[in-house]
Amino acid sequence: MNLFKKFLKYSNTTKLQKIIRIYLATNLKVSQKVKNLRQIFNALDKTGKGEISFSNLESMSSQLMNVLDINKEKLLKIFKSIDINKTGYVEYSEFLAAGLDVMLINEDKNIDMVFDFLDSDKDGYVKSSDLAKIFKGDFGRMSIDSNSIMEELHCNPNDKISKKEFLTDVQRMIRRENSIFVMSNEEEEIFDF
Ligand SMILES: [Ca+2]
Ligand SMILES: [Ca+2]
Repeated sequence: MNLFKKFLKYSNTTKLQKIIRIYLATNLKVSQKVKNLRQIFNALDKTGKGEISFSNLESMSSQLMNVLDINKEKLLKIFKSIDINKTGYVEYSEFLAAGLDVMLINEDKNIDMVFDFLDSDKDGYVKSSDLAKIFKGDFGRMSIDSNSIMEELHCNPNDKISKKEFLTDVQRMIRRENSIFVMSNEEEEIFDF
């Protein structure tokens, strides 16, 4: 499994994709793939508290960091991007969000589910005011403002987005990110742990 590669990619992904991933990681039923991630997480969680520290991640990655052009600073950047709620640790849902397979994110029914969550006043559109409500709740610590999410969707703060538009935009976003982040076979092998 190219987990490290997924982490790297995740650190460069849009805020919206991180929100989508966190939501799905928390709400999707457990599949076999997710079970494997649980095992890796447990192995990294040296204290058994349900959280991974930066030094846990660093010890796992030391070989990779030597081989690749990744210094401690860059690894810390990756770690911080996964630690969405800024606790200083990576909890399981955050780990899962970063490791979720892109195929899962790309499924229409899953994007639909995220849309229904984001449409917090249930009027059939996602607006800046819906997002603002969400960022006051559990997602509040993400330090994300609703207008920057609207921007990622190429919308003005006053626009509203239908479910159909949201689906198209998210799928386009995923395609664009996949095309930017391409690795050679050699790199793929190094990242395979
Ligand atoms: Ca955290
Ligand atoms: Ca709405």
